[in-house]
Amino acid sequence: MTAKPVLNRAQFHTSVARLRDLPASRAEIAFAGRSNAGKSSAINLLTRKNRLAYTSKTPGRTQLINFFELDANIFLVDLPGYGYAKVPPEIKAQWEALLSRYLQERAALAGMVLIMDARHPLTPLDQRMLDWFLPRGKPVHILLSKADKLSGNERAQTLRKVRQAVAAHACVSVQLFSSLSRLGAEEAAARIESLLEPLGPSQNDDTAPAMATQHE
Ligand SMILES: Nc1nc2c(ncn2[C@@H]2O[C@H](COP(=O)(O)OP(=O)(O)OP(=O)(O)O)[C@@H](O)[C@H]2O)c(=O)[nH]1
Ligand SMILES: [Mg+2]
Repeated sequence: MTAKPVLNRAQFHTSVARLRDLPASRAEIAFAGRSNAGKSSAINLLTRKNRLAYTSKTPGRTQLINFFELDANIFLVDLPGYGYAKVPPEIKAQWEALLSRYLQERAALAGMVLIMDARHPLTPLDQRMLDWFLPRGKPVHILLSKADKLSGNERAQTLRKVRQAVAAHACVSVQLFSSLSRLGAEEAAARIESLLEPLGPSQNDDTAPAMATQHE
């Protein structure tokens, strides 16, 4: 019997540039966020694979949609970052169309991890990601990344502020995170695994929740 999907089983699966090339998927969790927010670093820390997703000091490094397989047809998805000022307008428009359609229409998308630099969270573009995805009523887990760059006091203030801002949405959770210091890594991994659990590969497992097969 297969165990529930666990993050450290992640293996690179495919990279796609167009929605029509998306792989068949039973369920996936997408990592979205501004360029340079730390999406790829978070994926590497959470999967405990240092070089699974490519990280870079140059914003806009992840330009394709990268799929990492956790179990048969269950994926983590590293989305292209948005908001990088130096990208030409036509490329920006392409990314925007791709991200909005993916977030609004991808049936297998079970939840979104939204990564925001804790020093400037909830930018207008982050808000747009939420506006596109929240109507679907699926869970969003916000990681306030690079928390190592804030003092303890600033961390607490930022967490409180962002929690207040999303308080109206029961399906949104928020935590502090740092790929550098590993702050919040266990909490994030547990949350992401729990998003995949109800539809895990363990339909035959007695311990699986009753709703096991009820997903898109
Ligand atoms: N101090 C600190 N730096 C971080 C952290 N996470 C990522 N970084 C750095 O931030 C830069 C960008 O990280 P990436 O993980 O490549 O960011 P990304 O969101 O995948 O960026 P794009 O692929 O361009 O969208 C790199 O130089 C990382 O080393 C963190 O938690 N703390
Ligand atoms: Mg990246």
